[in-house]
Amino acid sequence: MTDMSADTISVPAQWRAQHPTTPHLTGLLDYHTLYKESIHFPSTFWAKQARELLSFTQDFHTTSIGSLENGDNAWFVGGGLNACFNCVDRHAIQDPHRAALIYEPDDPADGSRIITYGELLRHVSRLAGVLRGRGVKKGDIVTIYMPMIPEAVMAVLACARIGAVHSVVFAGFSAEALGDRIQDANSAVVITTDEGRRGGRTISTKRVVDEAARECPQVTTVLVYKRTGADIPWMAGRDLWWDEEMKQYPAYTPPEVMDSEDYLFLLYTSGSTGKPKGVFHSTAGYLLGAAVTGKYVFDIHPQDRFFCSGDIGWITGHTYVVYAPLALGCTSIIFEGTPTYPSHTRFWEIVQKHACTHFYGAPTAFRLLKRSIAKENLQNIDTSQLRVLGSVGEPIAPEVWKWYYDFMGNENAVVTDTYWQTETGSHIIAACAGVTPMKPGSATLPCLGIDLAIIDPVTGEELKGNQVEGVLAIKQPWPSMARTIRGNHDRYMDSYFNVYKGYYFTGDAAFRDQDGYYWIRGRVDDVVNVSGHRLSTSEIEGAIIEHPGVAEAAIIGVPDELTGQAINAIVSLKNDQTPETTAKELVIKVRTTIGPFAAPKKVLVVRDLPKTRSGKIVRRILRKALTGENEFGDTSTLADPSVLDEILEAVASS
Ligand code: 6R9
Repeated sequence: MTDMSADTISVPAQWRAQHPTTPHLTGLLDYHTLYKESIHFPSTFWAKQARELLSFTQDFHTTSIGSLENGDNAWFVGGGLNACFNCVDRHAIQDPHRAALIYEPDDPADGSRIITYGELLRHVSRLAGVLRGRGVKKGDIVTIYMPMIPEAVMAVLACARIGAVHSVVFAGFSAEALGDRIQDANSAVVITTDEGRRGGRTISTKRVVDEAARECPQVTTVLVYKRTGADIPWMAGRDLWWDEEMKQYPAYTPPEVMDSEDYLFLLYTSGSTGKPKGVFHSTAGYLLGAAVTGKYVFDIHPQDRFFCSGDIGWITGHTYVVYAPLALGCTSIIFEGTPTYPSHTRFWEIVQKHACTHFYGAPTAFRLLKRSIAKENLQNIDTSQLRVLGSVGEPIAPEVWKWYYDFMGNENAVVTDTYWQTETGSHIIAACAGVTPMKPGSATLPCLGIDLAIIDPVTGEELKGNQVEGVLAIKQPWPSMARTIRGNHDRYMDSYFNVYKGYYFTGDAAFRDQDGYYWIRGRVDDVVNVSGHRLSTSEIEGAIIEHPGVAEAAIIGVPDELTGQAINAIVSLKNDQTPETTAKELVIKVRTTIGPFAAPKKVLVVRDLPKTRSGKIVRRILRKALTGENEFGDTSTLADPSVLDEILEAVASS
């Protein structure tokens, strides 16, 4: 890979020189050597990584069994370990005063709080005692519905400590959605707070739990951490105050030895149809995926302060707020608030305040900040400790990538666009920090041990070589892959392993360029075909949002008599734009950036796009709105359901 294409940005020359210690990888060659080993000798590679990065109380006898074809993979068989021990005890023993968590509250005036590894061990031990005291046993599922506070991390770790399976539900889900999840998990214990604070607003977590629990007769305990001190409804016998309970249990509870394959957690994620699927992750394999990617993708060292802005209610929070940083013994920043409260420079201020070495966020936030922040706003904020910037959740348009690199990292920190999924547990495609030459818009190269394939969706054949586009699949098992869908192993097989036999099907389309770099095109159901041209919605979106007047955009393929499918663009504009003029300019923009065949047939200007609470544009709903269908399925996951009515109005009058 000597002759890289022109769009490549190499790692800044000073990156290695300014490194506070020594990067984990010495260079690109080091990555290639390790990668080859990981693909050709996966057992040797993964066994070595597992023994190096994890502490087993009982060594495993077999590195891996099972196949993708049968969906029966197991890793580190015969091994015994505890995830909480790996994330807390071993660091507390070595260096009890090192900060494990730094809590940055919603309102910066409330001041931050540091929790050392020694303190974390005591809190988690007590909480483990509380849970046991309420009858929680190994294998039981505990539901956690909490805002982003250190106690949420403690709750997760306390479950892991006693071998209970945690099921974290994002504290923005409705009572109905929470109730469904408590019910599906058959949880008897729910952990929550009296209230939460987010972006200056109050979230009534306890009330939501009360309402959800009404439909869940098996709930015997609601453990409540006092966050705001508000007056809340109370059910004597069932509801318990966290602080009062904690006092009654000792500051040390020994960790339960778990089998490598015992489930560590359950996490619900939406499929393209039907009700959410509860994905189960294993203990050893998952934890290793977190640790290996934390080490090689993010170059995490114990001295680092890692700020992942993702919520613990999503997989990003699980792996990169809790498990990766803590397994590697660094400090994880727990941020309760939003990127725009009290001002649009909040992320930068947090990075400065805690001298963060890493920042990890989502393009949806970057787009929002990009339109509100000028370089002058950042002049007096020192973010020079930042070494690595991560992006996750959706493709990042080159334009936004460059803004991130410049505005967040001053072109000193490297950017790693990390492609992965709830089901993959940890990164699948990502640049290794400080090593992989970057290309704005590309997730770059496969992570260690991930053997990728691009498949022709029509023939089902693997497309070898470079410059190929198709469906992205994985052809070798990897430790952190999800093991099943709760109560529905058939759905697990059908969603991931029966689509192309012998492969794990990601559901995303990707292009492998001349340098072997991967460009994620979006979900396969978002690929449109216009007059025989296969187009990527994200590619057109990328072009559209390069227009200075556009805030956000979604491209939808709608059936068209003449061309098979036609492109519709739904856009929201920045305040000062005239909709009519901008719409015309956007058509020209796409024509000139990609080609006339990709030009939108229709441009609809709306106030806002329908998004999930994690910021993903819900194209399924847009597609239905544009094709005149009025059966929208589940709209309860929308952050703001009212935008749907406005979109329908816009469609009707277009
Ligand atoms: C981690 C996470 C998974 C889906 C995935 C893909 C999209 C995630 C991406 C990305 C392009 C990236 N996705 N990261 N697309 N570039 N860096 O988001 O998990 O919520 O399960 O979503 O998100 O479409 O299939 P999850």
